[in-house]
Amino acid sequence: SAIGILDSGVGGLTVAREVFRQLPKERVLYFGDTLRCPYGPRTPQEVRQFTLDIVHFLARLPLKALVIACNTATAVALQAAREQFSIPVLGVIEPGARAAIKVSHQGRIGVIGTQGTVRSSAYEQALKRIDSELFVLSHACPTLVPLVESGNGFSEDAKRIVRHALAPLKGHELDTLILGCTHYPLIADLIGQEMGEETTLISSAEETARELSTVLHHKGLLADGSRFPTGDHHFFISGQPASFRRIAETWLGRPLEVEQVSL
Ligand code: DGN
Repeated sequence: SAIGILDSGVGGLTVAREVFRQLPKERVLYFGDTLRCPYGPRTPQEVRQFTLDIVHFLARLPLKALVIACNTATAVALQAAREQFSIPVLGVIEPGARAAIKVSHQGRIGVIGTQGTVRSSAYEQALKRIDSELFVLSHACPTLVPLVESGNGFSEDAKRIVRHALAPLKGHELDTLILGCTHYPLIADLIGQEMGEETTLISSAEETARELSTVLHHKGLLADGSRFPTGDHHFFISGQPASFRRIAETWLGRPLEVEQVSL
């Protein structure tokens, strides 16, 4: 059986890449809800419903674990998804918070994410549960997901959009910045240039894949065969495949099976 990974679009690929790297023997079945992306501006009820639609689609497949590789969906639907599924369901917010606390020296942590994620305060809560003394500054960057989905992350325009989006974070002496949206690691270079060397960028992907590995290990579910053949991973998306395929193949560095499905 396989690992399910879901996101509103290409963002979950940042988690998928880490899963491929850390768990090369596992098969991945990915769902990107590109037709209904972005999730960021939607109401919690809508995001919860969309997430459960995907969960129901994936529930028919042979899965042994599911990763909600979308912060917006994790913030409002992790609990609901866990209630629907008897397999382990992981989110990306707790792992992101843990990873940030590990590297932050001064305890001055910035969080960028979608409006939905920032409004939920899920990161502040997760961070402060671990250390109540932290300084946490959260800021929504609604222009960044459309930028990543458009595949124009390398244009001159992209630099300007990123600069503008991050301006409110300047001057707060943040030593750590959580990329609290799984789309953002795809433009981490731009974000890093803008924030400067004093700020360490944190992506949830690495820590989430590590947690997945731990959970599978404890449950005796780790694949023990040989490296999984590349062609057997499968990518379901709800919109047109062309742009998703281009971004995904570049990011993952391999040709992919991409199939358009309706929920
Ligand atoms: N990738 C999703 C996240 O991590 O929040 C959000 C993408 C979106 O739909 N706005």
